[in-house]
Amino acid sequence: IFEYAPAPESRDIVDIKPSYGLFVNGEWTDGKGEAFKTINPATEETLAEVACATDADVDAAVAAARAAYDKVWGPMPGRERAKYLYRIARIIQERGRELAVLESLDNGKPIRESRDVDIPLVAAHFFYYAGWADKLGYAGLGPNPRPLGVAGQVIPWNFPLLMLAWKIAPALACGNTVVLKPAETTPLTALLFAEICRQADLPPGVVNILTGAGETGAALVNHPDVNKVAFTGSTEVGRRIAESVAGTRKKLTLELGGKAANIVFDDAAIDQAVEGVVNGIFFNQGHVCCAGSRLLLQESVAEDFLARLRRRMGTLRVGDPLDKNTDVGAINSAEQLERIRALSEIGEAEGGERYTAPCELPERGFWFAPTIFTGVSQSHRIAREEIFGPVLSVLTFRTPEEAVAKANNTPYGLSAGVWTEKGSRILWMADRLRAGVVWANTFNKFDPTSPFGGYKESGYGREGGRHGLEAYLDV
Ligand code: TXE
Repeated sequence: IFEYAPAPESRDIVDIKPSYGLFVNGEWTDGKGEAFKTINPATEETLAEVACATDADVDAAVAAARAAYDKVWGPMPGRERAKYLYRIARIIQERGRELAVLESLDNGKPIRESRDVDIPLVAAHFFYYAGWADKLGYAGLGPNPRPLGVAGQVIPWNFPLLMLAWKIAPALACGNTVVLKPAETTPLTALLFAEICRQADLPPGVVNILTGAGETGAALVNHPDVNKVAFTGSTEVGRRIAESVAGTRKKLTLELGGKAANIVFDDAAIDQAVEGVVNGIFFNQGHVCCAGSRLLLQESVAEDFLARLRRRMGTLRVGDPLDKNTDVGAINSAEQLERIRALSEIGEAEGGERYTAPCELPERGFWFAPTIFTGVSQSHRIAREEIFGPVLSVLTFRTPEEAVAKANNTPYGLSAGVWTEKGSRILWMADRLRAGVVWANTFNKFDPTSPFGGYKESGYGREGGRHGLEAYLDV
């Protein structure tokens, strides 16, 4: 019925420099390590060269953060800190389009998502935590809450600027200073954020941004003058960080992988549930720690549901992230694409039946068509391991008890979804699902007022909401 009309967002609204340094003590400095490239995953073109921070750079950044903490930010009254956070939030809104385009270029996510989900949530986090900065004594956390000092924060590539906001906004609101390392494949919005800190006149040293790979991250979390470590990323690296921090007095929060169950009962509003399942696994190419990567269908509706799901998958537009019609963008890196391919092949080899959405993929860049596997059992690797891509494993169940048992049969526990018209069943399920968030008749809903975090191997500590303050305060 529709003639397809591409509607690309203009790339020209972002000013990408050929090379970037490190942001330390409010200044740009050259990294002492070997610079690396960040590329556009949709085209494989180089976007910019980025500095790599060495141990010496980490020392300098932590020293700057310490000095800013001691002299300026720690002693500053909360209401003054709030002004800076509000200012940052407003600049993010003003420069929202620019941030969204830059995020989509560097990450590969559809512009509709970066523009309508990521960037508005980034601003919302700064507004929300600005509101707490002068009310910490009233947060019900205990008497005389005090900041911890210097926070070392390491973030992943799936929501680059949003993960930065989850980390930096509460840290600053509580009076801590920050050294943050963005992921090596998506450093550009964090570097633009550094500019925004300057624009907001944030005192030098309060926020420091170090680019680099895992070695830089390790040097940061292991630095003896860091008081608090916050990490979002793979379970494997999270475990390593937990081990190295265990012998110190640093406070630690970890937000790691997931393998969430999206559970559909036969009394659910089926078309709404289909949308929720599509959103659960194909949003952000499935690069979502809380993605609904296991679909648990009640047997009586399985066939009808799968027919509708396949039909809906046929309408997903995969392609140019800057096109406003795009639903599914590029996979973030060649390495991640390889991981998704490998696990999908294992899924087939283990007997899963594969269905791939009919779509044409661009020739250059990293792409993976939306895929579902039926005939999956709990022992299959694609039912147990995080794929972190647009790949859904479908299992079935008969009773609510069986649904709970299957949903909880995972080492992870970040999120779950329940689709049913029965309110009592929602509550019954939510009580039994071992997951940090249970969505009912919706999925992937985020809000700065809600604590987010996992059970079991999905990590510990909560980010967001009043609980997110606890990670950055002593009482
Ligand atoms: O993660 P890493 P990768 C999962 C997902 C994905 C897999 C691998 O399943 O397929 O992890 O992704 C920094 N000390 N998630 O390899 O390596 C690194 O530079 C300190 C789920 O990208 O954990 C980056 O900034 N830091 C996840 C960050 O850690 C280290 C999001 C994450 O990279 C380090 C991402 C070290 N030793 C991947 N090694 C989620 N929970 O959402 C690396 N880093």
